[in-house]
Amino acid sequence: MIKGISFLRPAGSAAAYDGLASFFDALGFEPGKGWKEQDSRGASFLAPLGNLEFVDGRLNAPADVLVEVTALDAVHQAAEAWLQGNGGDAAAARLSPITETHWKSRIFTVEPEPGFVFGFWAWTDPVKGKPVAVEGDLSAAGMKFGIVVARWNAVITERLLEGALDALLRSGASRADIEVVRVPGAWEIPAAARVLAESGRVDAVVPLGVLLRGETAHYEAIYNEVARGIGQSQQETGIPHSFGVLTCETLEQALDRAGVKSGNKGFEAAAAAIEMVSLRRKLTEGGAD
Ligand code: DLZ
Repeated sequence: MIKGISFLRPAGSAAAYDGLASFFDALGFEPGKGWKEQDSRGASFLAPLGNLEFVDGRLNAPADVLVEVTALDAVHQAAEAWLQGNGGDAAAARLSPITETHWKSRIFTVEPEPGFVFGFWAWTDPVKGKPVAVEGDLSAAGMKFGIVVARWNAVITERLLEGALDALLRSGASRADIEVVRVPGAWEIPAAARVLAESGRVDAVVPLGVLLRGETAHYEAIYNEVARGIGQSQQETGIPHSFGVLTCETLEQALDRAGVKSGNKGFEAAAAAIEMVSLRRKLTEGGAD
């Protein structure tokens, strides 16, 4: 299962490391976990989307790291302000003006530390680049979550829980803001989800469970009721609930969906919850940014 992609760049010196970290911070990047050991340290920066692209033929990219943004002029100003504050006019000379590209976008390059060139760009064609809809982001910083996990089929549900925690923590949630509640089986999930949703302590609920058709009498009836209960809790409380209850024919199929072959549905359910909290905030607090 592919989970993410990381580019590692040796900064070359402590001063360059601090400078690069300060620059990316100033531009509004979400800080990742990073690390600090005796002989090395890492500053990581997250973006909601990332991809690795191989190009055949004409490339014409001014840097090998391109950061897509939505407000290019504001980012350009922020980069200029940072350079002025970290080296004055000499540093500001390492910022290019914004130019048009041959791919319907505008771009500038900046070298916050000598030798480290980054390209920042935005689509000019609004339909191509800018979202035409309001969408949630995938940053979980400052959000509170309740995870309701069934103990039945724990070999699977513990993996779903691992996936959900991974998604929340990687996306910037803090451990103290995640409440994990265990219930006996999937049947009990809606009741616990409802209490959490009504408690005022969480911004979203992530229910995790597994129903195995082969081993569950009245499977359809139970499944329908679990789905209905989670949906009802969401609709009546207004708190987003994602759906991480697997319905599988066999244990093997469930294992595949809990991180073995077909992704981890716990991770996906947590990511959906983050997005819905963000979307809800945008919709209720004045629309898209
Ligand atoms: C009873 C039962 C059965 C047969 N199968 C499952 C299952 O596949 N997945 C699951 O999460 N729970 C199952 N349960 C337990 C019920 O959800 C519930 O916990 C018990 O009936 C006690 O109310």
